[in-house]
Parts: sequence; C-alpha cells; structure tokens
Amino acid sequence: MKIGLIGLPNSGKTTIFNALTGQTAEITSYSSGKAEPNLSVVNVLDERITKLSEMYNPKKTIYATIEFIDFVGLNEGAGREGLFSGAATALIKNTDALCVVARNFDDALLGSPTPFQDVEKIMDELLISDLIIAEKRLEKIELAYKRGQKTATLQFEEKVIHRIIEQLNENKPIRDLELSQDELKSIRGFQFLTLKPAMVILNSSEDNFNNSESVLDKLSTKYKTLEFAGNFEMELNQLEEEEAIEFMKDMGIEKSAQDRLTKFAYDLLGYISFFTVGTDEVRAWTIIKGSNAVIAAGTIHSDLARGFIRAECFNYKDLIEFGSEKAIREKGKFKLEGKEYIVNDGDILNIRFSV
Ligand SMILES: Nc1nc2c(ncn2[C@@H]2O[C@H](COP(=O)(O)OP(=O)(O)OP(=O)(O)O)[C@@H](O)[C@H]2O)c(=O)[nH]1
Ligand SMILES: [Mg+2]
Repeated sequence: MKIGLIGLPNSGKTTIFNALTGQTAEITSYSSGKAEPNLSVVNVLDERITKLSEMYNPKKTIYATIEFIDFVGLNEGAGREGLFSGAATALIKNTDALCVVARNFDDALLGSPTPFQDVEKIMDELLISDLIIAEKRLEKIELAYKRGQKTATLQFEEKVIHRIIEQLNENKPIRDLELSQDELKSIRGFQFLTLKPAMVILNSSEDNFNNSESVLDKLSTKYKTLEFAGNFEMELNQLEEEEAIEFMKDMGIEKSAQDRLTKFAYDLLGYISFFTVGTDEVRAWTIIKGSNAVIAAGTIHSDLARGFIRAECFNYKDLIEFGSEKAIREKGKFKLEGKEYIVNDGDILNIRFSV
C-alpha cells in the first residue's frame, strides 16, 4: 500500500512522515523549495504476526508494508499548473490513498491555524487538476470524432468523461460518483486524484491536541479525519520505548502514529490481512475485504490461484483461544474451504494446489 502525504507548505508533512516512519528527513521552518519527495517503506507492525512468529519460530517473519511518500507543499493554483513536476507526478498517481496534512499549530509567518479552509484548498487543487485532465481528454475525443474515429469504445468513454466533468464542476470528487466496473476501466489510465480514497490528518500542537473538538468535528463530517500531534510524536521516536509510552500516556495517545494511521488506512481502503504460517515463514498478506480464497491465493502466487484446489483455513483468534492447531482441529474450527470462500481478517490459510 502506498500513501501520499500532501498539504499546504509548512503544514508539517515531513514532520508527520518522520513520526510515521522513524526517519529523520529534514524539517524546514519555511518551504525549502526542495522538489524531491521523501520515501520510506515501513513494516505494518501487526502484533498478530509478532505472536505467530513466536509460536511457529520460522526462519523468516514478513510483515505487510506501507510506503509513505512525503511530497513538497502545494500552493494555491498548483492544480492548474500541474500539481507536481517530473518524477513526483508519477509518484502521486501511483499512490493508493492520499492523506492531507492540515496545520493546527501557530506558525510565525502564517499565523493562527485554519485547518478546515486549508484542507478545502488542497481538495480544490485536486479537483482542478482532475478537471483539466478530463477536459483535455474530451478535446482529444472530439478531435478523434472529427477524424471519423467515432468508435463505440470512445463514445462510451466520452459519456463517462462528461459525467466526471459535471461532478467536478459541482465541486465533488470523482470517488463519490457511482461508476460501474466498465466505466472505471475506461478511465483507469488517467489516474484521477479525486478518485483515490482520501483522509485528513489534523496536525496539532501539544496544546491543541485533544483540544480542538470543533474543528475536528467540522472536518469529520466531510472527511475521514485523524488527529496527530506531529512534532510531539516525531520526537517520541528519539526516546526509549518505555519512556515514549509514558509520554504518550500523558498526552492521551494510546497507540503510535503508525499504528493509528495503518488501522485507519486499512479501514478506508477496505483492506484486511490474512496470514500464512510455517517453520519456514510467517507472513502477512493484504487483500480487499470480500475477496474469495482464489484471490487470496493469487496474491501469494499466480500458480496458487490457477491450480487452486482447497484452502486449509483457521482463524488467528481461534488459535489464540485454543492454543494450538491440534486443539483447533479438535474443536472443529479447522476448515477446508473452496474457491468461493470469503476470506476473513485474521484467517490463516494454506492453499492446496496443483499445476
Ligand atoms: N508546534 C508544532 N509545529 C510543527 C508541527 N509539525 C510541524 N511543525 C513545524 O512546522 C514547520 C514545518 O514543518 P515541516 O514538517 O517541514 O512541514 P512540511 O509540510 O513538510 O513543509 P514543506 O515540505 O516545506 O511544505 C517546522 O518549523 C516544524 O517544526 C507540530 O505538530 N506542532
Ligand atoms: Mg516537507
């Protein structure tokens, strides 16, 4: 999973990035104009995997990973000029979700925070950027018609693009439009930004943290919103674990920034985890909720999907409750499932296959 951090300049994106990844990317008090995004891949520290690894004692333990990309600040008008330049454009288009960081701390130059307005500004830039892409595409389609290339495929796409333009002109993101699988397919190539799931991080100063109810409510009615104390949480990374936990408690923070964001992002994207276990490897896999056993098998290897016979299946919760695979079998909780079986979060699968 790839998550892009975007926001106005000096909203604390790099600070949040550091808090999430434990990195020490340079923090600047005013926009440095540095065009290179920061990248970091982190393990999703799912405690279930840690526990499974203790039980099976495998040679390798492999967590799911999330890639965070910290982009430079967006100014007003960025949507019209192309949000990002060069490599950053490709990077943002490849993200699975966007995370808008909003400043909720006083800034010497920018003054008091206005997080709701800031988020709206960024969302507007995304809308404009998509609108420009959609309008350009429409021009191209019309040009093709003039050249006599009025194919059914193009006409189908034209209808979708018209709906998209209408939606964007009403200031609504494309993700809120109901599109069929075929319609989605016809526009996939454009990688529209407002089609991506989006969330908001309210980046609060220590004083504002847990103390900004009204703005948090306002944001939450419109966006999936999470509050971080960016600077504070970044500094936690420099502490010993026990000390960090004490500091977190004092602040009223229950879980690390990374834990909270991961949980949130999984929910937002509708992702769940299943596991494979053995003496060789204990590993977490990510699939979309509602996926069947064949799709799960295919994320491990295409051969497993192609030659799928049955999935041996039990759930992590039962393993913890009953203590061993043997006990799970005795309780009748060890199942053989077919292709249509819908995989649950925490399922432990062993795919029987033949190719
Ligand atoms: N009080 C407070 N200050 C913060 C917080 N997060 C960031 N800052 C300050 O805001 C300034 C900008 O932080 P950055 O993390 O570099 O912001 P950015 O959004 O990455 O900035 P650009 O990449 O230049 O757009 C720095 O002076 C930070 O110390 C926070 O949670 N609380
Ligand atoms: Mg930055």
